[in-house]
Amino acid sequence: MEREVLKIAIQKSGRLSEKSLEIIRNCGIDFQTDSRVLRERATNFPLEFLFVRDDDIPTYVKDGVADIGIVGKNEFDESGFYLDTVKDLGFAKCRLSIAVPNDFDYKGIESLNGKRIATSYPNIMMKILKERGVDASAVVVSGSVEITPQVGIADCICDIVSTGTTLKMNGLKEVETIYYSSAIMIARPGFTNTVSKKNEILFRLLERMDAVEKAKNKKYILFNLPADKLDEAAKIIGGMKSPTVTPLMDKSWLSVQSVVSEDRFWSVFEDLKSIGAEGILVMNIEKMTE
Ligand code: PRT
Ligand code: ZN
Repeated sequence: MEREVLKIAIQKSGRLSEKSLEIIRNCGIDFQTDSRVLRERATNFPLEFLFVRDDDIPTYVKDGVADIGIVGKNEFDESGFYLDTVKDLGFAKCRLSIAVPNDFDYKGIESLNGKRIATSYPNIMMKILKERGVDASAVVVSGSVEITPQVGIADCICDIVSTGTTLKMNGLKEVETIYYSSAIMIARPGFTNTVSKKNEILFRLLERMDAVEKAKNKKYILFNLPADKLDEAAKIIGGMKSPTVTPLMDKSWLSVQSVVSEDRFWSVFEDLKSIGAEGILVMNIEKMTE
């Protein structure tokens, strides 16, 4: 086993946990997920997991307890720590919105002046409201934000919204979206620019993540084609360097292989058929590098 390990902080249990681990597993990294442990070492890659609460991830990375972490952009920005964003992982997408009780006479953002707004994200909220010229106060709560207007400790709320169901269920209407978030990978400032064994490990991990992502929206196609249709087929497939062409026993036919992005797949499939392609075989690609 390699001695140097890269330490990654991951949410122990919550909305980010499963997907964070799935991304790593898709990179061919094996580990046992026993949710009772707080630390775990991958079996075939120099990576150590620290399973913690998401709120603590920016602190762990800042203090060097972990080298990198996967956390919601909202938690990271709220922490205010000066850290690097290595990669936007694109999952756990959500927004931070202002919501008011249904009977609140909302006329635009100026209606928030002088109001008490309950939130778990006072730093992000106050910064944005200030930028928009709103003078409101934050009532900081760590959970159940949506019940605060009913119990009278706030006039409205600023909370994470995904589908909007929670707001509706609590008699609230979303009136302003002030911020968007998704899961990101963070690292200590400058970590990605330093030359070190750990940094090398990070780059290996990022390269693998890249290969998985590239493959995700691509299909591998293999088909037989009348030899005189090759130029036409290349035009249909387009956007790639050149298809791989193999002669068949019957000299008037070729076997052609290529990669096509999923969004263009059906039109490519139909166009290839229309020029006489046969036996079109389509396969998912697990990983892909340039
Ligand atoms: O225990 P720990 O502190 O680790 O977890 P947590 O409870 O603080 O966080 P968790 O697991 O709920 O969320 C982790 C991250 O997921 C957040 O920081 C966001 O970046 C992201 N995320 C994505 C969400 C949501 N979607 C989301 N819908 N975080 C919270 N919610 C909550 C929101 O607070 C509200 O209560 O879901 C409710 C709204 O959902 P809808 O679908 O009804 O609109
Ligand atoms: Zn949390």
